[in-house]
Amino acid sequence: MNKYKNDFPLYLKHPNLAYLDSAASSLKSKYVIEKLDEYYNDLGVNVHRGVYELSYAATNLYEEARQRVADFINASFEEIVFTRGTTASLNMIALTYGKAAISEGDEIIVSELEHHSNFIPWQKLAEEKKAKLVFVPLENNRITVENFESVLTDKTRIVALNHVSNVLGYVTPVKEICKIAHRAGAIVIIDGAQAVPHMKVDVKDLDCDFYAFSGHKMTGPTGIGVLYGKKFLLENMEPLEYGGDMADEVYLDRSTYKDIPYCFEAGTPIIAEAIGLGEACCYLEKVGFDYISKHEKQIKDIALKELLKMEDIEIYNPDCETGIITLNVKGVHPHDIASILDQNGVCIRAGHHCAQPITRHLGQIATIRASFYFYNDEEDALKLVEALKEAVSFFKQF
Ligand code: 7TS
Repeated sequence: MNKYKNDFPLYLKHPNLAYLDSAASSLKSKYVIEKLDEYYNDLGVNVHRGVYELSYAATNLYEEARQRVADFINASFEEIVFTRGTTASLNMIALTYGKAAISEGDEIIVSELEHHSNFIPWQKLAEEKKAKLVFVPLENNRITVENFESVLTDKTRIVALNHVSNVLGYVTPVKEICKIAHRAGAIVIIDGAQAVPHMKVDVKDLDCDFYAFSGHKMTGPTGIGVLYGKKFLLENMEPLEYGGDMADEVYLDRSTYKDIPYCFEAGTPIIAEAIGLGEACCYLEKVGFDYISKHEKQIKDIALKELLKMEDIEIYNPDCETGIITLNVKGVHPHDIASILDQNGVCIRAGHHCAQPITRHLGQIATIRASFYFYNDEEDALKLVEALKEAVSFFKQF
């Protein structure tokens, strides 16, 4: 058994579970749960407000978490805005930076490989501003530097692409894309929801302008995410929400706002979850990204090798460099397969994975996705294979 399973209390209740849906949400580590408990049991008070010791202690924990997250992706403290998740982060950029930067005739580059959260905000913005949404042509379902370059023009203002695809697990060459986009005067927004949990991300090295990710996919709590933005960009952005905690001076005829990042965190912040996310960052660093990236691919490859031998299975990403296998069983709806896998204690996701454009691009309405993380082991991979074999032979009868 993988020793890291001991860090995840869910396995105590379900010791035989093959949890292969970490791309949707990872399991939550005991360290994160303990940290949430610690805040709720020992403090539970608000931050940035009370002039009393408990509130100072809560504020310290919350701001320490911000520093941990900043260190985790090599950003500065004030470049980390806590949000509700990747979706909230991407919407915030579209509605603030995007609204101010885009005018009629401008171009926004996206791809068919995006999750809806990194697609609809740009589609709406383009519609409202009469701007043009431009798609990177996919090469074997991947975004390549050459194809990106082929659609970059002097009208491109924003490039919004995923770092790792949630459907196919392909890694986008975002560092090269940032370099080329910057030469053309465009800014780059990276959806890192599927990258940060699985690989070392260094935003300074990538030189991206904005970067978004979620806590719940990286052993952290739900309801917390991050918007990283370069300091000078955040400083020139209007707040999205107004109210408590983000204001500096409020008069009857005008108000001024706090500096970054606080001007983007109106209201009582997401305190416990931010503290939990800080703990998740420390935990993943202890496990180590060398191990995480290598291990999940190794385990995935065990399953992939067996699945490739099966006649009735179509695999859409056999060349994927991360821990995702996306497939269909010929002639059977993915939900029917998922039910049989569930009966065998195998959790996978079936559907369009909130990425309908790429699912359609594959000529499908839905697919089955198995996503591996560092706590999975060979047993999980083989359970998937066995359960799929059972499902295939069951549906062959009809
Ligand atoms: N971007 C990508 C690439 C994602 O994979 C997801 C969630 C999101 C954005 C949205 O993240 P959220 O935390 O705001 O919901 N992806 C998935 C998935 O693949 N299956 O369930 C959720």
